[in-house]
Amino acid sequence: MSENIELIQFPYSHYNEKVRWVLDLKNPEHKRTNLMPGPHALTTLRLSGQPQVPIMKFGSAVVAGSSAIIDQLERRFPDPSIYPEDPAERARALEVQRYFDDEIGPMVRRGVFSVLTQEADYVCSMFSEDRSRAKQKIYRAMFPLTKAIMKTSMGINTTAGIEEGIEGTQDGLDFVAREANDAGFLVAQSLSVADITAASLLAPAVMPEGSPMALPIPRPARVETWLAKWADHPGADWVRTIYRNHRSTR
Ligand SMILES: N[C@@H](CCC(=O)N[C@@H](CS)C(=O)NCC(=O)O)C(=O)O
Repeated sequence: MSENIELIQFPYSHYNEKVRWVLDLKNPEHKRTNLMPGPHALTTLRLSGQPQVPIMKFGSAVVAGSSAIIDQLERRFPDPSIYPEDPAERARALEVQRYFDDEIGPMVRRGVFSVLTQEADYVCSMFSEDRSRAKQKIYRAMFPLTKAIMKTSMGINTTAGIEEGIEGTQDGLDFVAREANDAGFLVAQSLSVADITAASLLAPAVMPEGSPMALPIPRPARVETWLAKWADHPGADWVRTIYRNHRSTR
């Protein structure tokens, strides 16, 4: 009998979206458990000894971090493969993944959360949408504390930190606009972990149509201003195209 697989996640998180994309491609039977940012740390620390999601349970084995989870999914469910076969291309795809994971993802998050944290009602209803009314009320009442922790941990408690987030978002969009090959991929001639990583981690600046983590409509004016800033960037076009052509959901 196959082992139980469970993704512990935030629905509105680009690193979690990256893992969900791979799950939707490979389609193993699995369960998804949503946590709320803030109280999540009680669960994540207990499960994995570190605070962040995504975390995946493969039976009794616990794996934290999107790249380690994807590596396990690739080993256990090799079809379709998202690691290029050619060793040099594979190394390049993993290097692009590392660059986006370490350098671009946190900057895009700074950009979008510097805006979202100013929209307490909107963000609380998003983060607690699948909870009871009572839990939603408690979550909203606790939000000033959650927000203070988020601002410090994300590095958006200073103007310089927010500006770095905007510059990093620009760097990520410039990268994909520059590096996409004639077939539309960052590495090799078909979809790889490089494309999935870059598109998911840039999605909060683009909100591509059909994205499972699309922000609820109507979006606050500040969010629209953030998205309008990038809408005409050729990198945003690349993200929209990759989503349209390759982000199937199951
Ligand atoms: N490098 C990690 C980053 C994961 C990450 O930043 N997760 C965020 C959500 S986007 C998180 O759990 N934040 C809550 C916290 O830091 O306590 C990965 O690739 O999975």
